[in-house]
Amino acid sequence: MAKFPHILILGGTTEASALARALAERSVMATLSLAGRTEHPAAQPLPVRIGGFGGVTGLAQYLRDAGITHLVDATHPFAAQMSAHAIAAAREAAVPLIALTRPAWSPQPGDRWTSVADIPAAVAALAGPARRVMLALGRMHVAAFAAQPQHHYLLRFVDAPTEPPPLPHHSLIVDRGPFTATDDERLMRDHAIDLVIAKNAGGTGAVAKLIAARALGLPVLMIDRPALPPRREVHAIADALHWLLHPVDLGV
Ligand code: 3Y8
Ligand code: NAP
Repeated sequence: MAKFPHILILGGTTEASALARALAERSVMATLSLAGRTEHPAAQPLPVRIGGFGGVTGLAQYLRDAGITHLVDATHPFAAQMSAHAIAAAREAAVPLIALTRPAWSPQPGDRWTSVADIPAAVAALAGPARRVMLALGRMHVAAFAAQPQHHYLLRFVDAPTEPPPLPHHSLIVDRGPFTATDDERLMRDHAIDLVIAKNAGGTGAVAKLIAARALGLPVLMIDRPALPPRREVHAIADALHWLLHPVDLGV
């Protein structure tokens, strides 16, 4: 007997919020899950659960206890551990999984990108004389850049940090996206930025700094996404909805 859908969205991104709105509009039973990384997460049109599940086992148990019928991994492309756990837990609990992600950004004419594999490679690439670097990676990876203390860093966090970042020369902006190219261009001019470091997040919420860097002719150090195990994956809300609400008739 087909069970009524109860969808769990692993969120924290623009796409997750858009899917949450689409499901709420259709009165489909769904829950949005956040890690609890920010102090004041944006309001959502669905019930929200906040905090880790306690690893793969914890997530598999949650899926069973909550009667989840479909798992949507709409986390950020750099939330690699969550995505790996989602694949394992969905298999363990026999719950179908789909990933809703945004395509990676690719360089446009006029872009001056240098791609690096990960955060440590970005840190290594900063060896050399002092520069004025916009480090728009959030708060979680800032400490790694203490290995290159000679630069002046422009930091942007969602929340004010509990202790000062371990960088001797830095300016700190507390602001949440999505950002605009106009504001990011003004920010880069005001701080005389000569290099921008970004994660290849894709999507629209963080792209402003790339448009601003292009307009100012600034070089960008682009950090590639971590590799993920294979899973069903879509980029469009409509494709995720189709999969969720029109299960393939297996004819059995
Ligand atoms: C807690 C939920 C929505 C989602 C909005 C998107 C866009 C705006 C742009 C820059 C880049 C960065 C960062 C960023 C953006 C969206 C999206 C996105 C980048 C919130 C949110 C949570 C988080 C966590 C936060 C991380 C940090 C990363 C800041 C809510 C606002 C840099 C990623 O201070 C911290 O500890 C921040 C931690 C993980 C990455 C990091 O490594 O520090 N996102 N961001 C989610 C949870 O608890 O599960 O507070 O409402 C969501 C959004 N931030 O609903 O519209 O879709 O990506 N988020 C990056 O892309 O590089 C900022 O400054 O230019
Ligand atoms: P991560 O490193 O892949 O995950 C670390 C642990 O955090 C997970 O194992 C899980 O804990 C918990 N977790 C992560 N996302 C969760 C969610 N949506 N609901 C419940 N628990 C979650 O993740 P992250 O990079 O810290 O990202 C955390 C959140 O911020 C995610 O929602 C992500 O979408 C959002 N975000 C991240 C970035 C980024 O650059 N990393 C950018 C924008 C938004 P347990 O093992 O205990 O289950």
